[in-house]
Amino acid sequence: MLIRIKKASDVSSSEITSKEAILNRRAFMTAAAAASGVALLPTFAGPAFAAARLENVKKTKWGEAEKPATLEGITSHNNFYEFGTGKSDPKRNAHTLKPKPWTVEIAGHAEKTGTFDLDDLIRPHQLEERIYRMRCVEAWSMVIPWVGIPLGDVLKRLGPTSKAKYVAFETLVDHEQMPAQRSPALPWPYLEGLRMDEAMHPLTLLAVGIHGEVMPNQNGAPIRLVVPWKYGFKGIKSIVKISFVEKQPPATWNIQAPREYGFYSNVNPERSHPRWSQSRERVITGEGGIKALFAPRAETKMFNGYAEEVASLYAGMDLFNNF
Ligand SMILES: Nc1nc2c(c(=O)[nH]1)N[C@H]1C(S)=C(S)[C@@H](COP(=O)(O)O)O[C@H]1N2
Ligand SMILES: [Mo]
Repeated sequence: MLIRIKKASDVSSSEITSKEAILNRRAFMTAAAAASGVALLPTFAGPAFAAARLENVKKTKWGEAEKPATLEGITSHNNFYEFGTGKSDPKRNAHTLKPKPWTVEIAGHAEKTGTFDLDDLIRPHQLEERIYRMRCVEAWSMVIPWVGIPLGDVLKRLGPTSKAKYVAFETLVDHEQMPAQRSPALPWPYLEGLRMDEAMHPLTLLAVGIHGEVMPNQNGAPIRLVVPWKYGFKGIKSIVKISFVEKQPPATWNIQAPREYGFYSNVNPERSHPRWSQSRERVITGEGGIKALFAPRAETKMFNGYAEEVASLYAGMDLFNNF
């Protein structure tokens, strides 16, 4: 990638986020080595497993008062069906993903289209840390310190035309790198979409890292979407294509179960999922093991607490029926 990184071994101890980060890196490498049947040598640093610090990351005010979940928590309880449907499957299986080098195809109604090296798309932008509270549709949440760039800044440089009303995203399809795609758990590729104003909103990120580290494979390496006022499934991982389109694009969970998952996917505690309430959430901190089922509960807020920033995008819209 074009992102300038340094090896974890180059980092002074004061720069390391937490003890958990180190422990997790070791546990992750051990698990990855065990899964692939290779011995864990001291020099082992395969591209898929090597944790690396991101350089030149600007701190921001977003979430500065929040306590982020541990890297261990954030990388151990995941949804990434390309690596299995269980919450612990991505951590165990995502070592087969090769996030470098990586290209992203830009298509549709824009001046600049074609296939870009990810580095070339990211390089002109300042990496920022944004600590966002993320809410999964399954009624759990985590506070995640993302490293990324506002999606809107990238889109603007591509010159969308007046026909671009929505932005569509696609995840990689590759049975070698994503072995669980051999099973039809979902139709592949995983697809998502945003309305143009949602995509341009300054809260919306393209994320390349977590806790100052290059994006772990199980969280959507090398690049994934982050939309903090929407349910987690909008946050499409390992993106290979971004298209500027005229009509509302298909979104995987919306196609799969339209009664359960709408296109908007805005966090709305008043609109229950047909099978469970959305009024509360289990807050996963990663401390004391994952223990998601025993995590403390909190009230879910409208727009996941970001109403002040985003409510105006939906002025006059019925957010019960447009869920
Ligand atoms: N390609 C792809 N992206 C995906 C998913 C997936 O299965 N495949 N799961 C989604 C869901 S349901 C959630 S909650 C978030 C989880 O992101 P995290 O594992 O980084 O917390 O990723 C989203 N993005
Ligand atoms: Mo989710």
